[in-house]
Amino acid sequence: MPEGQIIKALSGFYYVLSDGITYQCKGRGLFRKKKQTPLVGDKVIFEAANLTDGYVIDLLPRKNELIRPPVANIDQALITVSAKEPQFSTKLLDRFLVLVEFHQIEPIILITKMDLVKEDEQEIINDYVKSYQKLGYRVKLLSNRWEPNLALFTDLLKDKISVIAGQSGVGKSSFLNLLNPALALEIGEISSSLGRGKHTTRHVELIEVLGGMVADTPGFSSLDFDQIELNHLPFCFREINQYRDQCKFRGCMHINEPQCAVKDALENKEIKEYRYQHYLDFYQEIKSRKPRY
Ligand SMILES: Nc1nc2c(ncn2[C@@H]2O[C@H](COP(=O)(O)OP(=O)(O)OP(=O)(O)O)[C@@H](O)[C@H]2O)c(=O)[nH]1
Ligand SMILES: [Mg+2]
Ligand SMILES: [Zn+2]
Repeated sequence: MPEGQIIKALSGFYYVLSDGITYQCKGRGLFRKKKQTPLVGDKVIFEAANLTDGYVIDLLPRKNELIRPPVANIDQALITVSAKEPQFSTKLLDRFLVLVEFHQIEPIILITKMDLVKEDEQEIINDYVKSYQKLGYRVKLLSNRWEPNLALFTDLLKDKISVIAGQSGVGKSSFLNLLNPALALEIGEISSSLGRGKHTTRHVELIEVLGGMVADTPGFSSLDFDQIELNHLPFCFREINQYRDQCKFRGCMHINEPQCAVKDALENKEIKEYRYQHYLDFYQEIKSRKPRY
C-alpha cells in the first residue's frame, strides 16, 4: 500500500499527498484502536481507489508533534514577530521560543513589517537581533511590502516542513503569499482599536512554498505552558542551559540559590536582563498554574 503525508485535515477528511497527487481520505483501521489522532504532517499508509474515496490505514512513527497548532514531523518553526503593529515584544518572542525549544524544534526568528520602522527605531531592533543571534538563533528581517529575496528564503525552506507561528496580524499569510503568490491565502485586517489581527487563518494546512512545506497556522490564541513543567524551563533558555553545569547545586533553578552561575552571568551582563526577567515571569506562571489530575 502507498505511503503519503497528510497535508490538510478538514471536516473529517484527511488530504494525503503522495507522489504529487492529493487523495481525500477517511480514517480507518489501526490508529483508531490505538486511539491515535492523525495530524497534519503525519506520514501514513493509505489506500485509494480514486482521488476522493481513500482510507488512511496506519500512521508511521512521528519525529515530533505539536498540539497547538496540531502538526507532526516538524523540522523548524518560523517564529514570526512584527517590528510594529502589533508592537515588537521580546516577551512574546521568548514565549514562542520556550514553546518551540521545549518541543526540540529548531526556531528561526522572522521579524516582519520592517517597512514601518523609522530610522531612529532601527537601532533598537538591530540590538535585539544581535543578542538573539548571539544565542545561536537565525534571525531574518523582512517586509512583506518589499521584493523578497527568494534565494535566501529558498535556502531556509527547501525540503523542510516548517510551521509558521506568531501572533495574529504579524503577517504570516502575507509572507507566504509573497513567496508564492499562487497561494492567495486570506489576509486579515489589523483591528485599529485593538492593534492586533483577528485570526484570519482558521485551519492548519501544509502548503508548498519554495520547495518546502509550510503550515500556516492560525495565530496562536493560547500560548500557555501547560505541557511544560518547572524543571523543563531552564532547558528552554539557551543561555541558562549553557551555564547550568557550573551552578553549585544540581537542579539549581537559578532563582535564590547560592553560587549560581546563571546569576553570576547575569551580574556580569553575559546574560541579558530582559531574558532572565522573562525566565522569572514564566517560572512564576508555571508555578502558579492550577494542578492537573
Ligand atoms: N506594513 C506592513 N504591513 C504588513 C506586512 N505584512 C503584513 N502586513 C499587513 O498586516 C495585516 C495582517 O496580515 P496577515 O498576513 O493576515 O497576518 P497573519 O499573521 O496571517 O494573521 P492571522 O492569520 O490572523 O494569524 C494585513 O493588513 C497585512 O497587509 C508588512 O511587512 N508590512
Ligand atoms: Mg494568516
Ligand atoms: Zn543556578
